[in-house]
Amino acid sequence: MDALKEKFFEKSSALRTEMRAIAKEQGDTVVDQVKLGQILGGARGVKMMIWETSALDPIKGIRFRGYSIPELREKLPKVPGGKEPLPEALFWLMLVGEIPTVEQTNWLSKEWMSRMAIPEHTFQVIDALPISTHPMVQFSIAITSLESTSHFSRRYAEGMNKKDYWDPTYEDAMNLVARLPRIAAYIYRRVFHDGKHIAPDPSLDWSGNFAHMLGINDSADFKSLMRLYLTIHADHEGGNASAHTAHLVGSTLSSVYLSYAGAMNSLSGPLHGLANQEVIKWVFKMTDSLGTTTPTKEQIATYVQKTLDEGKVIPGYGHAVLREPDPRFTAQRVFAQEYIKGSDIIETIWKTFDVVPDILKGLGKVKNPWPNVDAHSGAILVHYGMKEFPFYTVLFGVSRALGVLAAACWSRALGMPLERPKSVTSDWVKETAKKAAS
Ligand code: NMX
Ligand code: MLT
Repeated sequence: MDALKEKFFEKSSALRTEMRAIAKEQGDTVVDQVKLGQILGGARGVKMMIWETSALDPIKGIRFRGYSIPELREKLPKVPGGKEPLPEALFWLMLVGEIPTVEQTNWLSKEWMSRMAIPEHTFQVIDALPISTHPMVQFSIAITSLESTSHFSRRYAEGMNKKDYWDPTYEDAMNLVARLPRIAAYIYRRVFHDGKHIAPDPSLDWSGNFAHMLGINDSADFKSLMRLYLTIHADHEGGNASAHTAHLVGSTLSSVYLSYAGAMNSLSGPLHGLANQEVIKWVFKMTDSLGTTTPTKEQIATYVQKTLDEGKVIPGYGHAVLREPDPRFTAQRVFAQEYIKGSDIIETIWKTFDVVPDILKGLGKVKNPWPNVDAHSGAILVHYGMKEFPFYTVLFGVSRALGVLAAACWSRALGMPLERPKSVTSDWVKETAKKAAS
């Protein structure tokens, strides 16, 4: 058994025993009340699952095992001479709750490199799709096609003991994370570069190799961006739509291939991960319609108002939980300030940030007028030469696997049951409201 797996087994076995005892002895403890508004309002704030890898505070934003993004940037191992954290190290941290050493991080880079092989049928499945198929659809289908390689599904069919579920889940999770950059790069090169694929470079780390296989920019800075990008998008506690989808699908004992494909279908919605493509689409439309790549704040404000008057949302702004600017937006802004000078599109993003919050506040109904992660990411990609915005959500999807699949290992190790909340009818709602009013 490898050292990471052994550590995970040790920690998760101990927690499983503790959680079982709590469920038995304190299972009837009341921790919350659910209001009608929450039933009608997308279950905001309803506590309903265990998610070990990260926790979201509405004001401070995401904490990965207690660490903020600036702390990750400071404390996680990096490539020699590099400034950005290695996502491998974040996966280790999320899985076992400890910051790995440089040696442990390097081991994980190599381990994923050794698990990267993709079955031929997955490439054939991708190639069978019309080239116009959205990259997220190709990504989701490719992930589903990997199910045939699932250790969990094979061992379940052979009659595995429940206590062992965590073991093949760990193997599947490690294999899937290892394979995602190659699949994503394959889709990118297929759709946008005439199918001219680039072979992996085994000397590189997970993100560096991904940047290399995308083949748009060979600079050290683009590799650094990928390391930061794949770190900051990695997890956002368990209630966000894609993580929750993975958790729900996985709770039926589907393998992580099926549950993560489900997560990617969820991430493909414009209110969730697809917002990163929508932001750049919106910015390009604005600059096209104004006939300038350097719009003034006044011009941006007028365009924002036009978008709202057309009954549309401003992509990249607002959040279901956050109530302050997203620290992932800030991290990207800091990166751009450090690495990039004189980019019209990045300046436009920053000017947009100066005008949108006040306009949204003026509507009187938007709970969070501040930018989220998606408001910034596309502009930096455009700067480095990746202008094909339909691909952006795939990058988000590669990163999100780190948190969601580490969490899937925990769900199996803790023996989390089938998820099955209660629904009510509108008659029940009306009846309850009537009783409350009388
Ligand atoms: N532009 C215009 N209106 C907005 C925006 C926005 N950016 N954000 C919220 N509203 C509206 C929202 O549509 C709702 O209107 P109505 O009552 O007419 O239906 C009202 O404000 C109240 O919504 P909230 O309670 O503030 O937000 P909610 O929690 O329901 O939704 C989002 C959160 C993220 C779905 C919402 O803010 C939004 O649509 N944002 C734009 C899309 C986006 O950037 N999504 C990415 C989120 C991050 N991610 O990667 O997943
Ligand atoms: C995310 O990163 O998943 C999004 O910010 C959405 C969320 O947390 O609800």
